[in-house]
Amino acid sequence: MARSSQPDPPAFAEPLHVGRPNIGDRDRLMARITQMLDNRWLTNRGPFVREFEAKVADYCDVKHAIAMCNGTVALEIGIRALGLTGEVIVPSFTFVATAHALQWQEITPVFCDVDPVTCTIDPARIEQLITPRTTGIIGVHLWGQACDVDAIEAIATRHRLKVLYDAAHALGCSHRGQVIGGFGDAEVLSFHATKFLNTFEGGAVLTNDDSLAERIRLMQNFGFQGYDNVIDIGTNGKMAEICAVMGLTNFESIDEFMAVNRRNYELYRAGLANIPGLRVRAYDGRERHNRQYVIVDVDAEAAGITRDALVAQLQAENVLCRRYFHPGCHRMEPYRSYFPNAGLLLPVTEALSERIFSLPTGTAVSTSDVARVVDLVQRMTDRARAERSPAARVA
Ligand code: T4K
Repeated sequence: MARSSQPDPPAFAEPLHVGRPNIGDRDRLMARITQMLDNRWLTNRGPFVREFEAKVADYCDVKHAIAMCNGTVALEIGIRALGLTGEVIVPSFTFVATAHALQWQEITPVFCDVDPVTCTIDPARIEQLITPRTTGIIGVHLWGQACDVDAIEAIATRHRLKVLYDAAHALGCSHRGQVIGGFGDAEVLSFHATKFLNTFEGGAVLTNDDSLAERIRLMQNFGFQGYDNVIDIGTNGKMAEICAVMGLTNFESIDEFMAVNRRNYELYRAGLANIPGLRVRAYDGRERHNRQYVIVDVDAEAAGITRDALVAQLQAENVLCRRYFHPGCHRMEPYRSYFPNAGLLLPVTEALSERIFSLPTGTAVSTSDVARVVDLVQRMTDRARAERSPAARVA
């Protein structure tokens, strides 16, 4: 139904952000902070970090979870501990941290296109990119959608490559009923403030491989084995106690976070379902999924409005939706300069990154917020299509 003739409601007084943190019970958070201060143990794998690591490992059904200061350092350490060098195959359709974690260590990210349905690295394209310098594959479980882990494993086995998954978005998601965390040689989580479960800043490397876990622990703590004994090069990737305190508290509310995300997602999906040219990305109902990213795909022709115009109009109304992920990493520096023609091999990435955007969700977004956003989108698209109609053009 066209609503553009009715007066527009006022813009959101407060910005409605993508990425507003989910925050668990404040009293329990404060009680833990008090305990932490009483402990006078603030970092270097204190009791809260150890408890958090055990919680993550249990939740993700994996043997080892090594908590880190953030997801990017977790990726860097995971890459180094796996001995990756030379070239690593990675999607361009991801947050730039995935590529930077390689380039930071002078490993060349070789950008691979994604599957148009799953939006994750396309196994059919991986083999074409393997050279004698290739040492590994990094798949990204984008928006919590699992990669085709079986096909990737088969390729990796054939070519003796290591496999690391960037699971920054995927806490609480499953693949064929198996919780994400134990696939490949290792997986990396992010607990950044904007993530489904946050520790302010934070990350983790997950693995079932005992010796890899030991290497990662050494690397994240300067290479120390016991007091005064440094046995290898390392860095400082440790998570602070206060971060683990936040993580443990948020874990207690994780089912509520998931339920709220599911509620918001269903409201968006139903509300936007009848708008021509807009499609809320579907998630496989048979899998567990955190629904932290509500992704809208815009077909500009059918919607009568481009993705960028719609995003700009929403932002002008204080709905701070984001173009996650635009542009592809290959269009960002330094990759744009290094590989100016990379886009020729990335047609799906190029097309997707021009079409998608993400809407605000999480526990800071109420049902009435979602209804207002839906109403705004309806008005904007109605108006755009009316302006494009032949009658409007003649007038
Ligand atoms: N791999 C993947 C696939 C990733 O998506 C990420 C991070 C990583 C690896 C690396 O993990 P970390 O090293 O970050 O642990 C944000 C996050 O900073 C980043 O963690 C995240 N992905 C990425 C998708 O989003 P920006 O540059 O978009 O952040 P910013 O400052 O624009 O904030 C995003 C939105 O969140 C805004 O609408 C504001 C809102 N926000 C943000 C913060 C920090 C809040 O409402 N409250 C807050 O406290 O990267």
